[in-house]
Parts: sequence; C-alpha cells; structure tokens
Amino acid sequence: MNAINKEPVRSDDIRALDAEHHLHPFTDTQALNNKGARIIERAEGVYLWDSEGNRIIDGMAGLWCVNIGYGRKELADVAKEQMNQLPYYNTFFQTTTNPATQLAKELAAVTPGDLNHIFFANSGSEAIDTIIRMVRRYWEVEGKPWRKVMISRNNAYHGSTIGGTSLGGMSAMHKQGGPMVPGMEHIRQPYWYGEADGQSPEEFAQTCAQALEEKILQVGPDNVAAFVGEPIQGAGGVITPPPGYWAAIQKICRKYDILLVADEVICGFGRTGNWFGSQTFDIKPDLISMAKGLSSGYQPISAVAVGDRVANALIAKGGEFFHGFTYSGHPVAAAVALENLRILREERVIEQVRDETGPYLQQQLRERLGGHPLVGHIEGVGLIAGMALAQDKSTHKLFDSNLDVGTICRNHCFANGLIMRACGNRMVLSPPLVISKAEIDELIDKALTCLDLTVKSLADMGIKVAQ
Ligand code: PXG
Repeated sequence: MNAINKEPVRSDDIRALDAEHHLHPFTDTQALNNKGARIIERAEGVYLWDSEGNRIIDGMAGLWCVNIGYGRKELADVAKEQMNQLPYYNTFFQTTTNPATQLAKELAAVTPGDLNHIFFANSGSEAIDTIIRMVRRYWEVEGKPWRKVMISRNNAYHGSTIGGTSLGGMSAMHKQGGPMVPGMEHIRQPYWYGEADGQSPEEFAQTCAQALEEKILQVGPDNVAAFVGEPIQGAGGVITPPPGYWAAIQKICRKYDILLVADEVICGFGRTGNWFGSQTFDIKPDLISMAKGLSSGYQPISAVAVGDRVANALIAKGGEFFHGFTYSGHPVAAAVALENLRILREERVIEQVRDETGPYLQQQLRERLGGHPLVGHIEGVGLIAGMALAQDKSTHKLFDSNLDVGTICRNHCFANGLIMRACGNRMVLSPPLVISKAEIDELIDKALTCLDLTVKSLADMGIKVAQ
C-alpha cells in the first residue's frame, strides 16, 4: 500500500520510480537501474518478505543491526507513545528529556569500565566524527594540542562521512571525493588467513601489534592522539584478530599514553556474546562508539561512551564543546533504544548468544561448511562469522579480486532465499541475535546450496576450484 494515499502500488511502478529518483548508498546506480531494486515489504523474526512473496532468511540482521529481530511491537508502541507525548525536543540549550537522560544512565551501566558519560548522535559515522573531534579537543584541553594523529587500520570501516572515510582504511573510498582529513594514519590489519605469510596466529598477532609501535615511532609518540579499531572488523569481512592481538595493542597504547578507542558499531549489544566486543577481547577502551544494535535498527541513533579520564578533563577544563546534532538524544529514538535494551536484558538475549546459539553457529559452520572446496577458512565468535572463499585452500590461494567471486555467491544467496553479504572474496554472516538453532540449520543448508552453485558458476566460466 502507498503510505500517502493508501492506493496499492505495483512493484514495477516502485522500481521505475526508484530508478528515476533514488540514489542508493554504495551502489552503481546505472547497474541497479538496469535490473531494478528488490523491494522488501515486511519482516518478522529472522525473515523478510519481498514484493514477489519470497521468504528470505536474513543472515545479516539488516545491516548488522536488527539484533532483537523484526516485528517487536513493543518498540513500535513505545515510539508511538513518545511521539504523542513529546515527538521532539533538543538537548542543546540547557535542556534534556527523560528518555535521553535515562538512556545515558543505562548505557553508562552496560558499558565496561569507567565509561560513565554518553554523547548522542544519529549514526555510526556521526559517532566516529564525534570521537575524532572529542579526542583532539581532549589533547588541546590537556595542553598538548599537537597530539592530532589518529591511527587506524587498512580495511577498517569507520563510516562514510568525510571524517569516517578518512579514519577508515577502505582504499576504494579513499580514492573518491578527496582530499581526506589530514592526520589519519593506517597500519596493517590482523588478517591471519590472508596476510600471515606462514606465521602462527600468535606470532602474527605480535607482528601486527608491532606495526602500531612502528607507526607511533615514525609519526612521533607525542603527535599521536588515539588508536581506533573495531574489536572484529565487520565490513572488512569479519576479520577476527588472532589471540594476543588486542592485549599487545593495548599495552602499546598505554606505553605511549595514546587513547584507545573501540568502534563497537557492529560488535556492540551482544553480537560477540557479550554486551560489547571489548569484553570479549578484554579491551579497556578510553572511548567507544556504538549505533546499530543500540536500537536494533528500529530508530537511527548512535552514541559515544566516554571514560572518566577524557570526560572529567573536558568537563573540568574544556568549557563549551562546539559539537552536536539537531537530533542528539532524540526522545523517540532514545525511548525505542531503552525498550530494546530492556528486551535484550530481560529476555537474556546476549546470554543465549554467548552460551547457546553463538557456539552452535560457529561449530555448525566449521563442521558443515569447513570441508567445502570453496571455503578456505572460517572465523568469528558469537553470532558474527566470516569465511574466505579460496581457489586452492591447501595453499591459502584466494581468488583474483577481479573475478568478484563473493558477488557471484551473494547473488546465488539472493536468488535462494538467503541474505549473506560479500566483502570482496569473503562471505559474512551476522544474523539477528534471536535466531534459533533450527533457523541456524536452515541458514547453513541454504549457504551450502549457494556455495555449490558458486562452484558451478565458476566452472561455467572456466575457473577450477582445487578439491
Ligand atoms: N563503524 C563501524 C564499525 C561500522 O560498521 C560505521 C562505523 C558507520 O555507521 P553508519 O550508521 O554511519 O552507517 C559502521 C557501519 C556493510 C556496511 O556493507 C557496514 C556498515 C554500514 C553500511 C554497510 O557491511 N557499518
């Protein structure tokens, strides 16, 4: 139905209008317009339905965000109630609203360590931009305004604003729309399967952490403001750091008095089996960014949790921080996020991921897909997983990136009722946290079929996969 005049709208009409007027994110518009967009009409639990009536199992929780699953009426009810009572007021001019304040209190409680203060924004990118400005401001307040450099990693994703793009390590993004923001440095990523060159995971963890120390020494320790990393690199292909990596990174940050920032936009709110990825990897960050699972994607809202060191300095000595967004702490988004947190807590969703469904997904993936000729390696923890598609798994030989093997596999998934995302030649999964074991079985059945179909497509193109 058309939301405006209640007339039924034909899918073909929507597609035609979409092609005429809608520019999609991260999309080759010409290529999309040639085939037309898929229209998603409704969703329930872990399933989506498109306009042709196909039922699709959503192995990506939307875009890594619908943690409590689709169709939770409680969130809709809370949104309606809040809209009726107070649809909007800002938090700028010496004012607040109850939902914003309550949410700050809740987030201070669920975040680890001394992250006791919360700054609100509306997207992960805005949270990251907030961190860039806040960290640089912190060093100004501390009398070291020369500490500007932010260090991140190749193949990291920290959003799509100019700040997030510059801080992130996506080379394709850096090539468009420059110049990037100055003062951003990048080091190698801890991608053991693809880049370890024969080192054991433990050795490779140290090699990658050492790259941070080398970069700090090259830039000059007194010029570095912060190191920023996702506990697990999500959009980079679920690059899961080998054992010892985060402990070594943290030690180096402390040695040079560099702030440590965890970008928890994907890992936050249960994805890895704890409230935050920082807990899974025993990281004690000075600041964290969060978005996505904060509201399970039901409303756009993000936040930065700030540890006592930075918050106390900014509060005591910083005066006004000239930063914020019209919708920072939006009352409807905050009320929905509060309800989402209540469900996560009261239904013990995160404990279920940690104890039941997370280990089950990881074990079943390895058991049922690990032996497939295309699957070189599977990694992940909790309900986030990535697998490398390899041309010859015995030698870790990956496919030429021009082949776009991930897209071939992704398209088979799309056609067979499964959303599984491709990141280059890696396939990734991040289903809603409420997925059941039976639904995990169904997801893996479908993934297996699609891997077989990918081998067939490659054979049709004359490309052999080593058995
Ligand atoms: N940090 C991380 C770690 C993210 O994953 C952002 C920041 C930016 O969040 P916003 O809300 O501004 O999008 C993200 C977002 C993908 C994909 O295709 C991943 C993200 C966003 C869109 C697509 O994997 N992650």
